[in-house]
Amino acid sequence: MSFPKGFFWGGATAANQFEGGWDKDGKGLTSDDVTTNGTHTVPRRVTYILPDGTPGECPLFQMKSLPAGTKFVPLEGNLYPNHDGIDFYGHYAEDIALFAEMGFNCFRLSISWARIFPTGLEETPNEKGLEFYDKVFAEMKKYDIEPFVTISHYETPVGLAEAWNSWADRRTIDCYLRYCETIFKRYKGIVKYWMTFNEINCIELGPWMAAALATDSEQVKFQAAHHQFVASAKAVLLGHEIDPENKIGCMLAATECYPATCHPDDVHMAWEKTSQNRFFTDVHCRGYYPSYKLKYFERKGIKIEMEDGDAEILKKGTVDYLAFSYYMSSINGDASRMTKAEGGNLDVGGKNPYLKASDWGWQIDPVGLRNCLNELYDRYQMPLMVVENGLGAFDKKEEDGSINDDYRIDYLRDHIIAMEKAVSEDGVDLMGYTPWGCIDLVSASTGEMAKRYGFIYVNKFDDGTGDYSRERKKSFFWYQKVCKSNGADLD
Ligand code: BGP
Repeated sequence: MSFPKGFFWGGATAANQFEGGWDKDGKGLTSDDVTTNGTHTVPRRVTYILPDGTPGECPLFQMKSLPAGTKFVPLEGNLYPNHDGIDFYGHYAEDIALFAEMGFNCFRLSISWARIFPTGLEETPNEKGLEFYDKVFAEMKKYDIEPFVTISHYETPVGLAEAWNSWADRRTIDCYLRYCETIFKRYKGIVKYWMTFNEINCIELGPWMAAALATDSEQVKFQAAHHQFVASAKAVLLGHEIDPENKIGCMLAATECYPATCHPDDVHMAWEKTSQNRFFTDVHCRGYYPSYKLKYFERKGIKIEMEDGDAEILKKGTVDYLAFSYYMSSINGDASRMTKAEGGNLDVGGKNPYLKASDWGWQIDPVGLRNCLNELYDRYQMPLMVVENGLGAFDKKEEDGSINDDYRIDYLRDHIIAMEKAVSEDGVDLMGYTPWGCIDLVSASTGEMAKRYGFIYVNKFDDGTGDYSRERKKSFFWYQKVCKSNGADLD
């Protein structure tokens, strides 16, 4: 096994899913703070109060348009698991020490926008919020752990949603850039690697989760995505101006879609699914809207309002690298030639008879990762980074307290082997690997704690109980060998 010298090995998290401290030190409410718990069969709900005072709720992945004047708030009688997360806010020193013990040379985390600008609308930042990340980065520096920072990961301040339906309105671009400028300046020389938006394509499938956007209209979603593209391109330009050393990437929830059969129509349908996904990176990485999407907008009567200069900004502000999450592959084709898969994340495709699935129905496909790396590298010719990958599973504590998560080790090993092949046999330029939820945290799609990804077990449970203590799983010691051997020792 050979990975390049200096390859990044670490893990990935997001503020909303692990920090907790939801109302500490001046932090404002975010989209996730008003999202309840759920299970893989019972959807999470977004809660709010309508202008006439009536409380309401909406399933997270069926968000609808709501009247102006709606207030997004937690409502009595519900559980909001992200409020306390796993209390990284109170445990950051202990957690970073555990990451260092595993041999991480990098760690992906996000900054909570609402810790810095509580409603998103303020002119000046919340100093207390900035101080928290000063401490986190200083702790990482102690162990030479390079930060990879997602600027916006699934938690837009609800102040922006209440003001003008967040990203549906162009004014959010300026709010975002004020936030970017603040953190680029504050953490200059400390953070070099940034990502502008987590899973940018999820605005289409989960608009509330991805962008605090209350809508079910494609028109609104794609207009909001345009604002995010412009914001991202401007952030790239600004970040380079503030520190030419900055490397600013985008982040895609990559799906690898196979045709259900070799029937040409199925091949075409698989291509359509892939294009739906790659549209977002086409704009980020190439700097313009691809023809197939412009035609799609034409057919659907979608009109993207662009201001003068937008096209030039998109062109100039292309990203420095492409980061992506990869968990599973899917298939697409005519319904008569495939069976629908059960479960899945946001986008459920067909069932692939050659693959096994996780308990949540995510179809496990390490070769798909190699295919995906090749396809993305071939398409964009820029450095890639796998910033999320992993197996959400029910972990069991044995009587002696040990957690023997061999299934997780198997999953990760197979994916690392696939990455290595993409690098050494296919020549893909891959910067690093940060498996998702390196420490157990709240699931984004279901809000569960029971869906665990970590090398580190956290004693926090779905009913809100638990003392937040941390324990090393079997995979902790396995991944320690992987990191320390630069991927050579996978036994
Ligand atoms: C990605 C998100 C993460 C993370 C992960 C696992 O889509 O970027 O935030 O949660 O998926 O998903 P889940 O938590 O739903 O299992």
